[in-house]
Order: sequence, then C-alpha cells, then structure tokens
Amino acid sequence: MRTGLKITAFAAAVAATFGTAYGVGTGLGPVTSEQRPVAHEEQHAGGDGHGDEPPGESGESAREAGEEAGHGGHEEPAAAAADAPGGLQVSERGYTLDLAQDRLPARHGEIRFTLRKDATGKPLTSYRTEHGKELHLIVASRDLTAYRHLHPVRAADGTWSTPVSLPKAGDYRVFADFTPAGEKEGLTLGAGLGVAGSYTPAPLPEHAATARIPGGYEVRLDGGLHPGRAGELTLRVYRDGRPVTDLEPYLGAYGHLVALRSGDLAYLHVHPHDGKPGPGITFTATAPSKGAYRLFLDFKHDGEVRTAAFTVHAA
Ligand SMILES: [Cu+2]
Repeated sequence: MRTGLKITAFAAAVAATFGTAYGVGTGLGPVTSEQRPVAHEEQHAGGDGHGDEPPGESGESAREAGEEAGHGGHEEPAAAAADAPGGLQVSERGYTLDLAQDRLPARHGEIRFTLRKDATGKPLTSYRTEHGKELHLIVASRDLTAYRHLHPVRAADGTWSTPVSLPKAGDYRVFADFTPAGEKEGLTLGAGLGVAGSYTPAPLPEHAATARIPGGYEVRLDGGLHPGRAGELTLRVYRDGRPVTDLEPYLGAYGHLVALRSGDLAYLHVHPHDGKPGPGITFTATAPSKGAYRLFLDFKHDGEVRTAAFTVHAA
C-alpha cells in the first residue's frame, strides 16, 4: 500500500532472496528474507502494484512468493496488504503486546512482557522460528539515537524477559517482531517504554554517507529511499580502510536492517541473504512516505555483532 513501508533485500548481483514477510506489520508490505542461504527470487522490490491488492494479502503473498522458487521479480505486490507500517500498535491482528512495566527505574534493567491472544487473553506460547529466533526485540529511543536488538528468553508460561542496558534515560519504544505458529505473516507490535532519569532529546542525526563504529569499522551507504517507489541501498563495510570480505553470518544473514521512520517510529525489519560475506550488502526499499528514516544495520565480524546507523531522507 501506499502507506506501507516496504523494504526488500536482494542479492548483490541478481536475485534477491525473500523468504518471509517477517517483521512486518499487517499494514506493511514489508518483506524480509529468510535465512536460507540459497537465494530465491527477489520479491516485489518494485513499487508497482501496491494499492491494488486486497488488504491482508501483502505479507502473506510476499512470504509465499519468497518460498516459491521461481517466483520472479517485481510483479508480486506483497506490499498490498499493508495499510499502515508495523510497530505502531500495541495490539494488532488479534495479538497484544503486554509489557510487564512501561517504565524502567534505571538504564540497566530487565524488560518483561507477554504476547497475548486477544480471543482468549492467554499468553502466546507457540511461535514460528524466524531467523533462528522465535522473537526479535528491538528497543529504540524516541529520538532514534539509541538502538538495541535483543533476543529475550521465553519461560514456560509464555513470559518473555531479557536484560537490557540502555545508554541514557528517556522515552523508548519496544518492538516485538514475531510470527505466531499457524500464521503465515509475521507481525510487529510496539509499545512505549520510559526510562527514569533526566535527559535531553537529541536532534535526529544529520544524514551522512559514512558511519564510523568502534573497532576501526566504517560503513558506507550508497543509494536512498523514495516514497512510493523502490530505491536501492547498498551498505559497504570497511575496516581500517579495507573492504571486509569475511562477514560472519548473524542469525542466518550477513546483514540485518531495521528502518524506523522519524516521528512515529514506524518499523521495518529486513534481512538480505545474498550469501556474499561483504563488503556490500544491498537492500531495496520503498518508503511509505516522504520524511526522515533512521536505518540500523547489524552485522557480525570478528566474532562480534556491530551496528551502523544512518539517517536517510525520502523525498
Ligand atoms: Cu533478532
């Protein structure tokens, strides 16, 4: 849909690999790739076709398309179903994110929550594994300067918990990205989290084509986001000035990308699976609207998961 934030990742050279519509809310037509090392076909990287699809079909069609080898190219309007990007609602499609507490007394603490089925009120205890995990938890500050990608542990009663260490006090948003067992389409629920302490909201970092991160790494961004049409983003990883060609798979992919829209933190999670361990990781993304987005790329190298962030303006 026009409002859906759609990002597709594809193999550097040719075909993209998309397995599931993981990480995308109903409204998003977003598609993410599966962890399969073998590339499938690129899914609806094109911006065409959305808006004509019946609602509710996008994620599913995207996923199924991704699973069917031989599905070609851009024709599958996976984005169709989405009316709104994911991560904006605490409750969606019959599931609710129930945070045990919506504030943390300190920057170092524990996040506990339950995902409930609205129909019964009972905790959801059966999930599909996506990218090696039943659930991915993203925590981002409202000002988009802090970001964490966590993997909580689920107790037998369905309660999820994870320690969290945040860089500053402030307003955060928690995103639970998961696929209930039996559902074809993943969803992302979001809820606010306040972290006690005084803080000053930071302005959105300026756009920069290069992100420097500890360890001597530099990630360079080429390409951009465009509202309503596909744009290509390539992220190249360098260390000490030299291209990195031995990226390590992290949760089945060489790169994991989350895009958050400035202003409302609409969420999109994408995993490229081109099987190429660097230096370039390419995504195709369609922004749901004009505006600023913050991109967070997780990659693993030298045994550690590292995150590079970029501000991108879709216009
Ligand atoms: Cu994850």
